[in-house]
Amino acid sequence: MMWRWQHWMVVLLVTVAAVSGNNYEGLAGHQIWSLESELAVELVDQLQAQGLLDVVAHTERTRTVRVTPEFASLVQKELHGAGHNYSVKVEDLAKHLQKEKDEKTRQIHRAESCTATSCPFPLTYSYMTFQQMEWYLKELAKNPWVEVRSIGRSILDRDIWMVHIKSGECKGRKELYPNRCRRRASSKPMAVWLEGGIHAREWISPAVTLQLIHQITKDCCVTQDLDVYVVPMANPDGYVYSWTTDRFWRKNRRSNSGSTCDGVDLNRNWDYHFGVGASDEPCSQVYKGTKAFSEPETQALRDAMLQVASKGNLKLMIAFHSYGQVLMYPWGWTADKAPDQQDMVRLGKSFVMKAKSNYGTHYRVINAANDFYFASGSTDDWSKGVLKTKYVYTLELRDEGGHGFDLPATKILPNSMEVLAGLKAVFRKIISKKRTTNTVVL
Ligand code: 0X9
Ligand code: ZN
Repeated sequence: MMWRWQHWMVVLLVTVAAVSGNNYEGLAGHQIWSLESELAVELVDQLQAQGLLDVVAHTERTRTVRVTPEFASLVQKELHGAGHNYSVKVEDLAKHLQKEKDEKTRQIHRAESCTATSCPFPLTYSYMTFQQMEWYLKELAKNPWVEVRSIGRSILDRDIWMVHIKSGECKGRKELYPNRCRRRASSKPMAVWLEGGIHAREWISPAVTLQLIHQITKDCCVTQDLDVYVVPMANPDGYVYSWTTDRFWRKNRRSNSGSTCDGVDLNRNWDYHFGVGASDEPCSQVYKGTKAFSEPETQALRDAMLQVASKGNLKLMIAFHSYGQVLMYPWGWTADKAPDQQDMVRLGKSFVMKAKSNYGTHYRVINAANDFYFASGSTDDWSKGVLKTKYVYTLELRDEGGHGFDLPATKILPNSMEVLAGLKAVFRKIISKKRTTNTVVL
């Protein structure tokens, strides 16, 4: 991820203007520090694992961190003790964000909104609250070719919704069935699994995932030979908390016994080489939890994925995150090669080519452990290692660090459209590969 500080300073808080509560209060006195020395990287990552700071952006050689008033002097001591300097980029994050929000609120263009209890379309000019998402999903479920099902409940008892856009349901939908639709294959349709919103603060992830659902539902060509399963919001409690209380909240809302810090990183809680590149410390942003699948959210996702995979045709899994514009393939837990690496890279490149064609946005295909960082207990490694899904990715959406997690809502549509283009190319490839029984080279 590239962090362009000068851009961050002009973060447009279009996204949070509609927040009724003040989700910056918890950030009072928090500071943003920048460490430009490669030598500091290891220590900073250790301090993150101990829960003493939050890495909010990084390149291979630099780290940008958020430090709370509680640990500021301790972190300073550790850094200075090891001979590392840092520069303070923001003195008080709450004041900084509030100021920007006030400045921008006046300019907000709210072209669309949900009515009292209904959202016929996922919003494109503002991020949706969890409630608005539920209203949209309720509307969506009226389509006979779509099933919307709760696969479980979060720790604070919110539903985790899964959308199934069923294959081969073009009958009676002629207007949505253009001539260019290819003939339906006679054999069993393939399945793909898309996961959004596992990290609360990555608001663009559920926003894009909902747009994908909307677009795919309208285009039955895509699902002629494909069952598309999507969980647009895997961490509803964390998401709600990032709206009401702390915009940079990442984990779920587990109250950790024996600790004053809440939350488990759901992308460190899956049972595949659980514990590598994750923390034992509940205060850490990457806290893995007391044991693998300790969290109801990961249990629900696991069970639903197992059910889909048990039908035998799960070919592709993509987990949507932000930010960085990279398409990562496993493993994340080891630098060793995962099965099908070459095929994953090839298919990834088809995604990248198509995703670039709309707005010129460039995504890089990289390996999670070697080119990003070591981290296990994530959806991707579990899907590859346990379900043996052939094509597995984590997609870090826009941007490259200019706005980071606080991506302006005006980017929802372009980000979604380019991802849709890339995704359709990927779908076409896996389906045509099946049609021609292994003769197509990806
Ligand atoms: O660290 C993560 O969970 C993901 N990045 S994020 O900035 N969105 O938090 C990357 C996960 C990549 N996959 C594995 N390391 N297995
Ligand atoms: Zn993430």
